[in-house]
Amino acid sequence: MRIREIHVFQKDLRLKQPYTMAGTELTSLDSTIVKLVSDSGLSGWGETCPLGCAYQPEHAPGARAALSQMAPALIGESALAPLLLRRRMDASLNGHRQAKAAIDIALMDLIGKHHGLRVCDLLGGAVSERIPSYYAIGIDSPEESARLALEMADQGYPRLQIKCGGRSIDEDIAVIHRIWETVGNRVRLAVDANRSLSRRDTLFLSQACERIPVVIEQPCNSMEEIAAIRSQLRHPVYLDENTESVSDVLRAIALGVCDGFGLKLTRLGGLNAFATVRDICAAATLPHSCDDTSGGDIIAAACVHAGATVAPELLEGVWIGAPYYSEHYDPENGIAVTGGYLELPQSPGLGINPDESRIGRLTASFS
Ligand code: 0XW
Ligand code: MG
Repeated sequence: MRIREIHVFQKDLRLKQPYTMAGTELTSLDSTIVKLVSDSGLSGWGETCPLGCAYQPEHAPGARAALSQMAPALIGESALAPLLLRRRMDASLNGHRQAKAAIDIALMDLIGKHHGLRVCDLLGGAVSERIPSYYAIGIDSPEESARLALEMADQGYPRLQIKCGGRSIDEDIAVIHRIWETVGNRVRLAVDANRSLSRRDTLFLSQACERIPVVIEQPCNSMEEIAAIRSQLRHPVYLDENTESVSDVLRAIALGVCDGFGLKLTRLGGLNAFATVRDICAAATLPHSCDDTSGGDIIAAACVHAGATVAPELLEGVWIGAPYYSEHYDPENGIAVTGGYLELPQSPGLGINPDESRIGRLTASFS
């Protein structure tokens, strides 16, 4: 089976409500969808969707430019050899892992359909058919944040992530206390500053919330800043934005700078890069999530399949964008959170069939 065609689509995903993180408010997201067509007539789907332009170095038009750069070198290549295809992509373009990830995901969908296997089986096998998700509570007042936390705990979410940063640290501390008083041990809690806090404010937050069992996710901008205050923190620390590659994960473990990770599939380079990181984390007994920055049913399906292969005691959950949108690419098998959990799709490949009238506009085709 060989790659015969590559098609690239651009889709605007409009959010039900603004998504707020430290210093950022987003109302719509720009997703890039890849369709690989094999010479046997099968189609495989991939997707990458950065969270605006300032969250991490990845940029939506940049992903499409990178795909146009690489695609001609991929036509006619084997569609059954993800490692060789990754090397081919690396030989035609340095970096740009998010674009390579969209190809990698589409290829795994194609390989799964070819062999009649689910993507989770290609990645080593699912440990569960029902995967825990988590909900991110945006920047808001203590009252509104606690109201939403209670609503999500009542829905069944086993974990909540509280966004903080971009305002007075006292307000963030008040939000964390109010949520803890409202939902307590019913859910596990993480506080995510998305790189926005100074070392001083991270220490204030950790000291002021000393009795609250939260994980502090990506408080400062760099590993070095976090390393400098780590011994004074009262809480476990996870890295998210600093894990841009498999090498970054190795560096973080070697530095001993964190206790776990918030991982993003497309930032790392796709499903196969994620599987490598999953195994490294297991070897070091480090918990982690299995997310992407955003996107629709295709990337959500990829995250659910990958998350299903993580040892349950190390999985911090699979975050998907669906609760924040009102549309699906596949109205029948679209990925949705029910009672705080995700059901693993049953059909081969990713297990979803995107409707081409729902995935935006075609921006480029290669054959
Ligand atoms: C909560 N997430 C997984 C979704 C958004 O992309 C941000 C991200 C995070 O943890 O930073
Ligand atoms: Mg994060």
